Amino acid sequence: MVKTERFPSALINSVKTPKFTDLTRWRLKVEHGAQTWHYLESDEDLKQWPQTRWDKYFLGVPFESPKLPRAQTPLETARNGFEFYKELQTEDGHWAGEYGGPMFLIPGLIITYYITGVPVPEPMRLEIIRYLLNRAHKDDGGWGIHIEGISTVFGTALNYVVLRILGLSADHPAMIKARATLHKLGGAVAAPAWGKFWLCAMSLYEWEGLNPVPPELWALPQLIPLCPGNWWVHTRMVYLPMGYIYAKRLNPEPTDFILQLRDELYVQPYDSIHWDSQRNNVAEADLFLPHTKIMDFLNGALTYYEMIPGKINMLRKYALDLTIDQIRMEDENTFFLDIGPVNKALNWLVVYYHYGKDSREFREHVKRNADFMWMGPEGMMMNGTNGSQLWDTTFIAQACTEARLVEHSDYRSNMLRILEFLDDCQIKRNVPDHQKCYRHVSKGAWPFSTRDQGYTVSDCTAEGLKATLAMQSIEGMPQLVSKERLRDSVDVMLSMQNSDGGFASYECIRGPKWLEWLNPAEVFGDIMIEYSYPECTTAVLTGLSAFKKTDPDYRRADIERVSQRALQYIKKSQRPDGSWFGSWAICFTYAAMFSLTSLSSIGEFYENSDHARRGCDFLLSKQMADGGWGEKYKSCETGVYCQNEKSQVVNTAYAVLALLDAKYPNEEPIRRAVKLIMDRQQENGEWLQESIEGVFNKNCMISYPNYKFSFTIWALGRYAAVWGDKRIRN
Ligand code: LAN
Repeated sequence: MVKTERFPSALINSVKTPKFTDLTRWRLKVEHGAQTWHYLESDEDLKQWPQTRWDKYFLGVPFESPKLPRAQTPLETARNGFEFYKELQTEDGHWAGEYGGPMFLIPGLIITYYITGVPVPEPMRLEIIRYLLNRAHKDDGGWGIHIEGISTVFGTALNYVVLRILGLSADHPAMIKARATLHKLGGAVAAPAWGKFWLCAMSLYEWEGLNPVPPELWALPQLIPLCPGNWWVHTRMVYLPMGYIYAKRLNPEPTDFILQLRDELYVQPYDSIHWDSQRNNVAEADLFLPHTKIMDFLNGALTYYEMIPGKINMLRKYALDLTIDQIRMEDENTFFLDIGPVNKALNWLVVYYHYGKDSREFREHVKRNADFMWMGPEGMMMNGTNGSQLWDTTFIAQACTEARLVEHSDYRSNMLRILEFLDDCQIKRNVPDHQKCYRHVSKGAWPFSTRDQGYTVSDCTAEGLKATLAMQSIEGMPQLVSKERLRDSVDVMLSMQNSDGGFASYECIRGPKWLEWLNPAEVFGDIMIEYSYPECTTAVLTGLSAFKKTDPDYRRADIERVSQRALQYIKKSQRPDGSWFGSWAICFTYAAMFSLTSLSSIGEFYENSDHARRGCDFLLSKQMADGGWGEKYKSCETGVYCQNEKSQVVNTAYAVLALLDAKYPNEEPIRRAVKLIMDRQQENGEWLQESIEGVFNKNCMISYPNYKFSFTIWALGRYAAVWGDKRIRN
């Protein structure tokens, strides 16, 4: 099994100060959007040197980057921004980027490497160690649920286990510090459910201490709300493989290493722990959403059910057969990427137990692990999905359009490559038996990352469509995406409206709101079902309206009806203070940008609409003294606008876009914000990374490092279009 010898001290030292010579040996490989990092080891490999500028940028390696003429107007700034950013476009036309943030992803992967006995490739092992040590909190040595969050048991216990698996010894200074924090938080008994699960899977916790994960739910007909087919797709896809491992109580024989870890993770002797009393023990630092009484009652009842021997076997066996079948479909339909990193690791583990290490399924899983890994200056992390390729590319495409960069012949090849990527990335089929695996139709949709991952997302489809239309309308561009395929994307969007008029993320809302009472995750909010979101709704609305202009007759009446209802939803979801709550990036500024765009699309502006006016007034009340906006991630957790210490170019750009769309009549606050964006630009055209941008499930933040380029350029372009490209600074 995995070696646990002391981590060589020379390497520990290099952990703190990344050596550029080592980092430069990594190359990003892209193909159909798949981003995999490759360590250049052999002589053959090393011929790939010198690296591209994008490798160096992502690795944090200094590179020549010319000082550009000082920009005085917004469009000059946008142009300088793109001068820099275009160098980061990959060969296949997309923009790559780290999609890190969550700190609970690497553990699933590395624990599965450990259990299956597959050696972690050496460069990956070292780089993950480096990442985790660099990301340990300076004060207490622990890790949170995401990179900016306080230390929790979830983050600290699991990443502690990872570092031990990867070879750090228990008396390594970083381990001593992390352990002290873990013990202060109550030890691993107080991990939230998903943490408990991974510890069980690794024989570091007992199954009796975990609330049941019954696979039997998969045997329910979809008419019953409790059937997982009605849940939010990420949640059902996580509980699917968990149910298999749980029902079979699969975990390795405790080795000496595991016995040692049992000593390290707990404050009390492992054998003295009363496991049943730990089921609902979650550390205060971790707990975001306590169980409801009903959930506790059900867990209690299910715990009894688990104790009945024999009689349940038939039903359980049937449920496990269904589970395996669903996992098979998920794996095959996504080319073993799976919908996200959590079920990716879990499905791989199930495949190991079910088909064995020699199976095709197992080998395919191992191959596609690489798609989730990202190399950055701090080491190697696991992305929140297999990337955000399509999503990021659609925004810069639209930003370049509004900033009139598409008109420059210098950028023609960049635009063509964007279009080629959009063409490649559109999903060309429905997955086989899509109803059987509860999948929404996908023919014509665009996914969030790549075609292989292949999940329909409402707003990704809309942004993909808008970006394609924008690129294809550039004079002389080939019409790579045919009229039929554009219509297919419209069909998908029209099939996704909820009864409240809004649009959710991957599917329509299928289950009742009360399913949220049964949210077992403790660390995430609103994960049981889909919800309508102002962001997704606006994207679809604007996607449909862009489409109408190019193909006015296609499903005209449907488009009108759907759009009207979408607008009603946008209005209804506005809060009394004029704000909208954002669910997928931070937070009120992000949602305002979308919602005000929706209103402007039907001619509702500051001067003629109460909704638009209140939306603008809310935003203006949050403008900071320096003219920018800066929203802290706490907004997402608390539901109340929280000011960041410092203004952020990304939030500022959202606000500028929103106010301009709403035709806010006073230029001054907008000009000040635009000036701030201009002043923050570096001499080489780039903007520097500021605080984390994205969020999911209310409590976990995630990075969108490309937003500092796309939304800034976009805001500058729109400002120039509305107020003229005037000189704003000397
Ligand atoms: C994403 C990323 C993209 C995001 C938008 C397109 C921005 C949004 O408008 C719709 C929802 C979607 C597709 C989305 C859903 C949840 C995801 C997949 C993520 C935030 C990225 C990571 C997250 C996923 C659930 C992380 C794995 C963790 C679990 C709790 C399973």
